[in-house]
Amino acid sequence: MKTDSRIYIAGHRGMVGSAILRRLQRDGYKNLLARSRDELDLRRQADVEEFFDDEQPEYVFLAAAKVGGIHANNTYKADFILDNLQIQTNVITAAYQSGVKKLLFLGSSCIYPKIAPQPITEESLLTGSLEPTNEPYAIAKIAGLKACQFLREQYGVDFISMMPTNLYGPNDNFDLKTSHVLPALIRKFHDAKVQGARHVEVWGTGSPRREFLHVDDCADAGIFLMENYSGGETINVGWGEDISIRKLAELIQEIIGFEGEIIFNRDYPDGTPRKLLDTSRINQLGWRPKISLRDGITSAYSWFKEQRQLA
Ligand code: GFB
Repeated sequence: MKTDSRIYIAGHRGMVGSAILRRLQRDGYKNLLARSRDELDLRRQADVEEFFDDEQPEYVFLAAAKVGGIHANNTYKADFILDNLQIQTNVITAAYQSGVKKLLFLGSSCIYPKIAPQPITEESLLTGSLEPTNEPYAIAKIAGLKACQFLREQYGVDFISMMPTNLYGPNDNFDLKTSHVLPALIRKFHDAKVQGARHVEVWGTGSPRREFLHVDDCADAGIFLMENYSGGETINVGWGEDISIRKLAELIQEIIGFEGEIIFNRDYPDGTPRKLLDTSRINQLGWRPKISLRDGITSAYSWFKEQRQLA
């Protein structure tokens, strides 16, 4: 990518897309293309084709998706599969038809089987059943990465994909019903501290393990792959270590300074027991993450408090 290349960031209002946009702006890229959902609904094929015809992007970061935590995935199953299939199929097809030079598709670590050997290598894909709470989202993401791979095989286009682990950071969703665990716990502990509550409720048993990566590291990896990788195989992107939900809750409790109790509500599902990515492939290409979980949570909490003050 050159600083005057026409680069489209699909999903630039979301957590990942906004991190990619921030980073490209910081690095001096001048021809960045972005459209809000009101301006361009990516589920509408004709509108997406018209946008690509008019704007002729050369590079595409496909970070637009319907996303959410375990409860949202498990509740809005039809929306998660259909919206994601529509968004990605429209963008990938229009990118191919309009001659985009390179496209990066972003997926998620939930594409791998529920019970996969840990850490999970890229070879685990389609070797077992998916975790039921996020099967619709995972199936859409698998279709997206396969579409990129098969377009590459059949037509020789440079479309690649990456599968990040659980992400967090600025512009995360803090709505307790639809968010992921890390922003949910920041909000719960903050509110409990402010309100002087005696306990905070954490869903499930606390025993599942998750790996967390700051979204600025994810954006860094995406730009790195755009510049350094051209292959059909998807690439895992993660921090390299995981943590139990109980330990995560204790860490957030400590950073926020809440002195009450943690209570586990077993009426909520645990989801997949463990989801640690094997990141040897991207490490061998020369990329490593930089933002530790403690530093990342501390800065995400500052961002959350700033937004609260602005609201
Ligand atoms: O982050 P999360 O919603 O998604 O939940 P997944 C991770 C774990 O944290 C689960 C527990 O075991 C939850 O039960 N948890 C505890 C909580 N307290 C809370 C809470 O207050 N809110 C939430 N949300 N969880 C998602 C997939 O799975 O991961 C998506 O649904 C996507 O498809 C994403 O792949 C990265 O890690 O279980």
